[in-house]
Amino acid sequence: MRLLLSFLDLPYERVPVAMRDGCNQVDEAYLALPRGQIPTLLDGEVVLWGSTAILCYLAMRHDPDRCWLPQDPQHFGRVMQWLEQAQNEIATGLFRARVIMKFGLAGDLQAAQETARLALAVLESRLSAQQWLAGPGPTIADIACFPYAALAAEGGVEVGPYPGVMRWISDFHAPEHFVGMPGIGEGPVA
Ligand SMILES: N[C@@H](CCC(=O)N[C@@H](CS)C(=O)NCC(=O)O)C(=O)O
Repeated sequence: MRLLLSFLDLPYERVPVAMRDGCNQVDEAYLALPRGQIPTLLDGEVVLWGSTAILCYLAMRHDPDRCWLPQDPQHFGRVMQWLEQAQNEIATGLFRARVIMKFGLAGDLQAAQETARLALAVLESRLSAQQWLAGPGPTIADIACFPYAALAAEGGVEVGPYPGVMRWISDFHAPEHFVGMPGIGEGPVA
């Protein structure tokens, strides 16, 4: 979400939320929001939870060129396909393995790591032959999947066996306005 806000050059305020163990909120004000889940976007009257909904909303509302969410049926369909993947094996594998290892969340680490490798293999099936997930340029599909792949090692999963994914992670640092996060470096990769 911060990546798209930055690529679109949109000003935003980041509100820190107190967390107990990675994914269980303890911040009362935040819990009072609909669903009380991270991420939540407040844009005037609009309150949205869920990263997929937020990415689609920001792209439709603030990207007049429609680069980040292409409107032609084929590219639009491909973007939706990878957004779906971000909520499936990427979430139940890469995301879950990381929160178990890094934040001590309860769960089956081995099963999550196996699913994480499946997620990387699915990404590799596209990225071994194409630069970006859904079309000729980066879209919200890449933004939805990228952070989890870039942080795979924090869940005990190596990206080395997936050269297309490695190349894609490296390419992602090049577009103007790229912003990093802990574990994902700022600026272009040498
Ligand atoms: N599928 C959601 C997952 C969001 C999610 O799991 N958020 C966690 C933070 S790591 C959370 O807020 N968990 C507390 C809760 O759902 O009440 C998305 O992509 O937005």
